[in-house]
Amino acid sequence: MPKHILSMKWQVSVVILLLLLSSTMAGINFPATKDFSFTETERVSSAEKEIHWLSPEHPPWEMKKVMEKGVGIENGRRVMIYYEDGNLKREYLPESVDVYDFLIITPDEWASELQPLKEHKEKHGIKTMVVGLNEIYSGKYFTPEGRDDAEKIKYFIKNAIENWGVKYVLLVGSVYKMPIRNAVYKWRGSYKIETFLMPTDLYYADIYRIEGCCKVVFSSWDTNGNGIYGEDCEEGVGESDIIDLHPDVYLGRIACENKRVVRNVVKKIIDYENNAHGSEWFDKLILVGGDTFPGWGVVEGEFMNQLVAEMMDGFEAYRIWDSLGNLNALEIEKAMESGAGFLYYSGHGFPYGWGTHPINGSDEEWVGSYFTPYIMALFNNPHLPVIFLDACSTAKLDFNTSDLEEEGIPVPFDAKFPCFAWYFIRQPTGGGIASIGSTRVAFTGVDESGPHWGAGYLAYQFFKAWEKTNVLGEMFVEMQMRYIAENPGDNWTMEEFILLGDPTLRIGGYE
Ligand SMILES: [Ca+2]
Ligand SMILES: [Ca+2]
Ligand SMILES: [Ca+2]
Repeated sequence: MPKHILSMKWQVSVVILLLLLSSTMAGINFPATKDFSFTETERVSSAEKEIHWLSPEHPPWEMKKVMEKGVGIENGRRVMIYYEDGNLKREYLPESVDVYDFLIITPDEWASELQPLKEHKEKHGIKTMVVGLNEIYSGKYFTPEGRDDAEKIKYFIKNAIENWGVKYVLLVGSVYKMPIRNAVYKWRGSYKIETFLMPTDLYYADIYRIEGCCKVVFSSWDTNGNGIYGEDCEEGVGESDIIDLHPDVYLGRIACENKRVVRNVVKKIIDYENNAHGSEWFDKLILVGGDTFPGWGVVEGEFMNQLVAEMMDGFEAYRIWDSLGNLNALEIEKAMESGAGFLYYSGHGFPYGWGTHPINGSDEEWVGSYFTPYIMALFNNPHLPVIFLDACSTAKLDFNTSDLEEEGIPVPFDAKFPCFAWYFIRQPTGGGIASIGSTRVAFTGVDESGPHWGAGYLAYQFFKAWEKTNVLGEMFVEMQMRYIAENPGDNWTMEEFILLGDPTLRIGGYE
């Protein structure tokens, strides 16, 4: 299909229609009531000067100048990072229990679907415990603590760390089945205080923080005690909660909507880990990018792709680039069908797909657009890549019709959709084995000297972590720890990028 025949809006409309059909087939329920409580408010233009947003719609945000400090997990050990006499210190904390390695938290009715995953993991020496949400709320194992469901889950993870020695946590369920925490950003708008909610699973991974020097305490994300979690306020607007942002467990989510999806995803993980090892397809790296910001700086997408290609020793790069003339959906489909160990996309993103700009093009011209329904045509099982989406909103777990209305696509009823990043994982015939994407609009700092902050820098650190570990959750946390060391105070990026997949996944499979 020629590049610019369809305008983006028409493409999106067609995609939405397909999405509705596919969602119905996938057995997703469309509730008649609008229980959507997110109010993304209008942007304030002053922030645009310094920050290169991956979306034209965004709230203001500023980098804060703070020193790195916190409690996190590094090489499987709990570490305390703090300054003393002007020097950065790292102190590892002792551990005493080793009952379980891996905690799977699920709605109770799906526990039996997760049994095969538990058995498979234990065959590989990972001691696994499956716990139902009601077992958490009712205090079957530990006395329940917490003011709401999300906080009860968080305290449970804390107890599982301290009593069982758990290091990996898998949350099973969409945000409607498994609660998610929304961090709250507040700033002064033209007429009122604006608030912006950001769903983040970092809330569940960040269990501890430092108080003073150097007491390790539970990190409630509500240090001002007002019952609002993860508040990040512009100066003069309110008191922010203290959050150290350093993850303390290796955590991921499979955002399953129903039992069948749980079964499919579990099967994908087991098949992948049993078959990937020694396979030729695994040594491929799919790279997709164009010029993210035309007329400005470098050709960001291709530039970032190339940096990652050079870093991933032993992988054969399959470049899908505007400069090569092959940046189109068919080529992407072809690349996916032949299988790959990793896929790295760098450009613009939406809850329903990705798309970027041609070199020397304009912000109105789109190339390489790839939408959720295309994933349904993939039959690349079990040749499944780990996918990094260096883009906005692809992991918007609360994607629903109100997002489409904001884009000028009226939908006459309320529906909730699986987001793009998740669709790769839930698709039973293929797609990906895990994905990393953003729940909201993202920004990026990339120039000719490389990536410095935001989505691009995060992606860079993710692939860099491959030299250190082949366990998915460990790569993800290594990325987070390196990111926060360089960009302390960037709550935004740290919170919005989430891992959709099994954190214990052995990338490249078991021998
Ligand atoms: Ca608070
Ligand atoms: Ca922490
Ligand atoms: Ca550019």
